[in-house]
Amino acid sequence: MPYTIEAARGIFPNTLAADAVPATIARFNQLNAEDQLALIWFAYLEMGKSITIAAPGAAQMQFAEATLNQIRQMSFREQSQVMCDLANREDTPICRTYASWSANIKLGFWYRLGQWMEDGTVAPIPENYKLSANASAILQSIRNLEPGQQITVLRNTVIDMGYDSSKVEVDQRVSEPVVVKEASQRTPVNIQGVDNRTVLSYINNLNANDFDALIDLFEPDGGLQPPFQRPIVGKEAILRFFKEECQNLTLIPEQGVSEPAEDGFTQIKVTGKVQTPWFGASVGMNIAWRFLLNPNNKIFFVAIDLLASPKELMNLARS
Ligand code: 45D
Repeated sequence: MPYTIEAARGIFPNTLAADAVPATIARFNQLNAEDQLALIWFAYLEMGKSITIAAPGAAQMQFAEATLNQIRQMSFREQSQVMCDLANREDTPICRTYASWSANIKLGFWYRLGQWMEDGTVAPIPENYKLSANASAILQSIRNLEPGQQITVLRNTVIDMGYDSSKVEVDQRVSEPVVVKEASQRTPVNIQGVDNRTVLSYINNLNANDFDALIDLFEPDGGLQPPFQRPIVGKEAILRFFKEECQNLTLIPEQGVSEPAEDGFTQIKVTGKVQTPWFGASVGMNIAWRFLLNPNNKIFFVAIDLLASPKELMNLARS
């Protein structure tokens, strides 16, 4: 076995990821709960002026409905407490329910709370709330990020709230049902410089939510590394991740490079855009896929990187 997952993570080492994102989140995590909530509120209001967020689908909202209604019935004081508990990652019934939800359900929950905060149904952030100096500085850093990085910061702060999701049993997790696209709804991609069938099938199956076909492209102990995360290893875990977190993405690969690697493996780097259903075509994230394929053309490893800048889209150098 020539490659380990750890070694594979190092292919195309000069790929520049948007390290400003985890750096900003680390600073955000130092703030107290009130400051965190107010900061997200202000960031969200400002972003709303340039990019519009799509209302979550009904199928997505139904899972959060009972909790949302419970919060609606509460006094402003209790509502504020729930939001602080979520930010503080407390162990409460609502924080545990929240932890059982997929990323999209968590985002939909906050989307609805944000609407209710705006119309006065749920305790608002006081208009004259004064952010701490640190929080103001972090808000300024967020303003300076490109939109794809801004929405990643926002998403990750939401995902990390509530009770620790990694402590929720697999069979307790809640996510929207997968809807696979039919052949007539699929548009195959072209990638300048790459004609590898596995890579093309990866993109096409992910775009079609066809996760059963997608997982067949991986070798049994293969790995997938999402942006700023540790690799997810093994087909079962990767398939679960696809079903829970990867529906309705639009991958728009543009160009790539394919090269032989050690022991009959092939390394392929592809760059392009990814759109999330939440923002559609109004936010194109600059993404690199770094594939390592085994001699049977199965995926041993793929890393997905959020790139530091659009300039990185042209960076296809091997080292
Ligand atoms: O606290 O090839 C209020 C993989 C204030 C799969 C609020 C991938 C209080 C393999 C405003 C109410 C997935 C890895 C909060 C590719 C408060 C693969 C609300 C990549 C929280 C390509 C805030 C996919 C709200 C990628 C409502 C890169 C915030 C996907 C809402 C990236 C924020 C998707 C939203 C991203 C953010 C989505 C909706 C970054 C959505 C971001």
